Formats: sequence, structure tokens, C-alpha cells
Amino acid sequence: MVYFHNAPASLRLKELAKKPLDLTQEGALTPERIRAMRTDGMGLELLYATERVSHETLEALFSLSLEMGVHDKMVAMQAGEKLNCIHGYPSENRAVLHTAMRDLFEHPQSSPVASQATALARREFEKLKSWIHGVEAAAHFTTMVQVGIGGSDLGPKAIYLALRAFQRPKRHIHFISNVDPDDAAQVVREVDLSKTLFVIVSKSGTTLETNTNEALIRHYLEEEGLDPRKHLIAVTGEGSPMDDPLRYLASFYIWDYVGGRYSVTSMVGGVILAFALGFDLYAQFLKGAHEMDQIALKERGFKNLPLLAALLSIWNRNFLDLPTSAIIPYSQALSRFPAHLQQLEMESNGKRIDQEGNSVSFETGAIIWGEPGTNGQHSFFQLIHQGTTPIPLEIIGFRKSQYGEDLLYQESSSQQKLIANLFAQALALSVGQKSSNPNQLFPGNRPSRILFAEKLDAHTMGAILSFYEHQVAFQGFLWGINSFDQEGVQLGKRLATEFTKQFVHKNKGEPLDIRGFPLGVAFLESI
Ligand code: G6Q
Repeated sequence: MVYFHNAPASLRLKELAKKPLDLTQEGALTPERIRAMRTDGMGLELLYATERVSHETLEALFSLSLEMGVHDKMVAMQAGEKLNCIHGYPSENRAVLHTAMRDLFEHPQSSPVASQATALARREFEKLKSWIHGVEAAAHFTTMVQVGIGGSDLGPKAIYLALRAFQRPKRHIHFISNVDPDDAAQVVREVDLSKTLFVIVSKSGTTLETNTNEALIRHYLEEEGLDPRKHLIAVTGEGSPMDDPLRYLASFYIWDYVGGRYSVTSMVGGVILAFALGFDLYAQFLKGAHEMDQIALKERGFKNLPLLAALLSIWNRNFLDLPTSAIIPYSQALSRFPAHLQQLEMESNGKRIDQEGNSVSFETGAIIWGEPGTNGQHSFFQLIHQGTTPIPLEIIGFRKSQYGEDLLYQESSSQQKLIANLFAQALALSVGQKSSNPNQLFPGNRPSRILFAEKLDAHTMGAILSFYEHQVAFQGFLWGINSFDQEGVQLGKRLATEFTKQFVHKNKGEPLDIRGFPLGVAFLESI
């Protein structure tokens, strides 16, 4: 069997990595290279001249993708094969079908399993459409608060903020995620409860934070003399403890083959996005994601944008040994998108066993983080330019601003200044600067790539979201790991339950369970 570490192309890449392209070398980064090393699809352009790759490296990377059969895995994924599993061990053992949530626009030509998922997604999509039209016609509710955590919060919030520029007039949107009671208390202070809908989003219906916040919200509503049933909407898995339509104004469904961090395009993001942006923009967002799904599925070689990006990331992570990667959007609207991608990548690919249950002998998921530019330039970019750990950048930028409100100041517009900064960073990081003053020397040779588009609108946002989802999936396929489970979060959850039980004892005036939970009780002595 071919594993990542023994694939012939991996061995070739290891050889190439002994002397990788040095971007500071005379003739390495040329205008011709910048013009040639770009590829596009759906109006998204990926510029990768400032990555430390030669043509030979790229060829070997694509050979690796063939040897690891990643195209077949993408086909299998989108057809609904049970890829979320660890062979020979108890595991979730599920299909991975977030792509079916947006396969709503043509005649789906997929497998029976995927078609069935698409049919259910379309049912919820149509249900949402008429429900949203009803809410709009009644013109009573002005505010929506999403209550959910992790995948039920990060993606929807990031996408809402990304598209807020196109929000319908007189809409107010908030999010409550943390079990910290101040999170809910602060939001509740800002809204008129009588005009507010709360979307309680939990696929499992059992998440501690969300169940607790739902109880808090019900309490707040009742205190105001309002009936929670007229203000709460459920988004949950069919058959979950939250699947109890009589307790909610409306209920929408998702399924176990849509992972939390891959669920923005399902009803998890759908209800709030359709309320905030209107149904048509929500549909355009889904369409953008669907079209990128098709690129991931059907394109070969450089035209497969997410695969190319995944291969560049693998080169940086496994062959140049770079442990972390920063997402820097030159767009204030994408301020929470790095946080969403942090979960998407780190929860998906932060794994130390392969799909057969063997410990891997190579590095997997990088540490992902980021902030918008130009703000980041005035804080952590010092380390990125002159620190001891090179950090590859994934830069995102747009030709036009969203509002189109701009001004010439010192004879250039703000958007032009933003773009100037974006390219300046990529160039500075790659070529560096020589100096006889060591403090002003920039070593350069630090990789970056740029994803560039015309404007951040709903369709483009869908494409960018899907681009990253597939970049993550392709990396997982290359490593042979399961990118779709998250066992690593369970131990902490279980122990938190044990600690919480001690508080229950305390609240009842009972002694703490010193014998059953000695380490925990020792911690609690300090509070
Ligand atoms: C994401 C994870 C996780 C999940 C939350 C919320 O992939 O599974 O972040 O989304 O724990 O789960 P529920 O939607 O079930 O409340």
C-alpha cells in the first residue's frame, strides 16, 4: 500500500527539499515567473510565484497527488462513500456530504446516496425559503440571534460578517456561543426581545454550552412575559433531543454526514444568513460553493485550485518543515474568516493516526491563525519578516471594495492602498532586504501565496469557503488521515462534566467526591 511517507513522489520531494528554490537568489523571482505562476477559476486567481517551488517541485507534488489517489477520494467523498472512519476501530463511520447541501442548482448527476442527501437539503432549502418570506411579510421581527458553538457558530458568523455589507435594511444580527453567562447577558441587553428570533443551532442537540444558553434565553424571554415558543427556532439533527417542534416556532434539520465545521452551507448557516441577507443572496452564496465543489471534483492539475493550494501547503509543512501558516485577508469583512479556517483546518487535520489507526511518521495539520491586513502589519508582522520561524502566508485580496465608497487621498484610493500593501508584503517576504545593519536586514525567502478576486460578494464568498474546505480535505487525503472526525475534543468535555458534577454537589450542600475524583477536587480547592 502507498502511504504518504513511502510514496515515490514523497521521496523525490525530500530530495528536492534539500535545496529548495531560494527566492532571494538573483533571477529566482522574475516578472515572467510572477506572470506565469497563477491559475484561475470562477474569477478567483491563485498567485503562487512567491512560494518556494520550482517547476520540478510542482511536478513532483502533482505526482504525489496521483500516487495518493486524491481525485478518487474527492469523487468518493462527493458521492457519499463512508470516508469518515478509522478502519478496524469503532469510529463515526459516516459519509461526508456537505457538498450535497449546495448541489441544488443543476440536475445532480451523483450517486443515489448523494442524491438522497441533496433531496433532503432541497426540502429544507424550500422550507426555509417560504418561512423567510413569511417572516419578511409579517415584518415584525427585526433581530436574529444565533445560539450555537464551534461549527454551529464560527462559520455562520464569519460568513455573516463577510457579507454584512449587503445586509437587508433594518436587520440586527448577534451571536451567542460561550457558556460564559456574560456572552448572553451582553447580547440580551442590546436587543428588543419582543422583536427578536433566537436560532438555537446544535446538530447533536446535546452540546452543553448551547443547551445552557437556550435555557438562559427561555428564562430571559419568560421574565419579559414573552412565550419562548414564539421566538425560538431549532436547527438540529433529525431525532436529536432538540427535535421537538412543539417547543419551537420552526424547526430545520441537518444530518450526521454534514460535519459541524463543514456546515455553513446547511441550515446551520442558512437561517441566519437568509434572514440577514435575504434568500436570494443566500442562494448565490450556495451556488458559489457548489461551483467550486465542481472544480475540486472535475478539474485536473493546476486548474484544480484547492488541490494546488493543498499541495503548496504540504510542501511547506512536510518538506520545508514549517509548522504554522497564517491567513491574512486584506478585507475587513473577512475579520472572523481566519478563526473559521483555524477550526476547519486544525480540527480536521490535527491528527496523529492514519485511517488504518497507525501512528503517522510525518507532520500533519499546521497551526493556523490570522488577522486582516493591513492591521496585522502593525502588530505581528515583525516576527513574520525578521523572526526565527518562517511563517507561510495565505493572503486573500479583492480588486474592489464592497461598499464602493472610497476617496482619493494623496492621489490614490484606500482600496489601492490596501492592494499596494498586500503585494508589498508578498514581495518583501520573498526578496527581503540586504543591509550592513543587521537590525535592518530582512532575510527574505519566506513563502506566501495570494488568492485574489474581483469583489467579496455572496457568490465569491461561497467559492472561497468551498476552496478552503477542499484544500483541507485534499491535504487529509494526501496524508491518509481522517479529516472528518474530532475525537480530540472528547476528553476535555468528559472531564468538564466531572468537574461540573462537583459544583452540583456543592450547590446541594453535599461533600465533594474526594475519592472518585481526587485530582479534580484538588483543583477545585483553589476556588
Ligand atoms: C465541528 C465540531 C464542533 C461542533 C460543536 C457544536 O466540526 O464537531 O465544533 O460543531 O461542538 O456541536 P453541535 O452542533 O452538535 O452543538
